[in-house]
Amino acid sequence: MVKLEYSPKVEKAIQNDDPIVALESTIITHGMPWPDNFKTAQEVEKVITETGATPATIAVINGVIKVGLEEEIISNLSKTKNVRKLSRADLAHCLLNKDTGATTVAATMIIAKLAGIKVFATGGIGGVHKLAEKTFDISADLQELSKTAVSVVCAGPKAILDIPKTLEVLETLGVPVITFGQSKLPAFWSCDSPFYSPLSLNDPALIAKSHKIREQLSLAGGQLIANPIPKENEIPFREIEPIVNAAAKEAIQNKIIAKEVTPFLLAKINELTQGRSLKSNIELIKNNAKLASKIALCF
Ligand code: PSU
Ligand code: MN
Repeated sequence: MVKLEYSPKVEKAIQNDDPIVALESTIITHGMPWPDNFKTAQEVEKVITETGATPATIAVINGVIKVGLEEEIISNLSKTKNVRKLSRADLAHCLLNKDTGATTVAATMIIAKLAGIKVFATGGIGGVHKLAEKTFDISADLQELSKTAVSVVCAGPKAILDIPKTLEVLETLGVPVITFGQSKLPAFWSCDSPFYSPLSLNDPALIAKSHKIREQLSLAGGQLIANPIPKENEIPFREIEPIVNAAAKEAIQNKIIAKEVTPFLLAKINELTQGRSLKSNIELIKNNAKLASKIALCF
């Protein structure tokens, strides 16, 4: 059995059966620039603690799976360039080589499940990319949601993805997409989108209950919770869409492929919006951390 190394706080929470919220680390290494990445990671942990749960940021450090990261480790990850981005396919190879790597949504779910953590907060998940019919770029996050029983709170599929295709794949895989408190699907920076959410619930307790019913039904896989960004922090869909399309075009012109696509687009969109997309990104993650904690409190 591969060993998980828990931080003292997470260890204590597990012993006391206290609510825990998992957090990914790719958002730190690949999703945001320094120093916003470090500041945000700290603020997100604070939101979770203040809501009454224990944060467990997950990463692989020198070949050891860590559940709960000390501030110094988060700070190092925030500053280090070229940290490995670990999805399901990369985990074993990273451990074998005693490498350091940041976990994506998929890898974080796998480790959260091993640690017995049922709720996970992030910003955005990977999905079906625009022009996937040409590139075949579909994130392993979607498959993971169909396999691993963790409820993942995100802010809805990012406009860098093909949203209808992402919803179709999730439906095929049997993943419930549950929007919190509204019928329209939020789209990351935008609290609204032209698309309806397949499902919706308006109470964190019901989201926890739905997770439990799925367990009782022996259904594999998790739930995807789409939590709308607060209106005052959003960039409306019609405003962000042309910017995203411009960034996507540049990615193709620059022959950006595979793991590089999402980080490239995020950085480009931040540049094109003069930092406004990053500000929204930070607020939506904190908002998701709060909802995830409320859900975790209901288990
Ligand atoms: N979306 C964001 N920020 C991120 C990511 C997605 O807004 O940091 C990261 C997450 O870790 C997600 C991963 O799991 O990108 C998906 O990458 P890919 O599309 O290469 O599977
Ligand atoms: Mn991809």
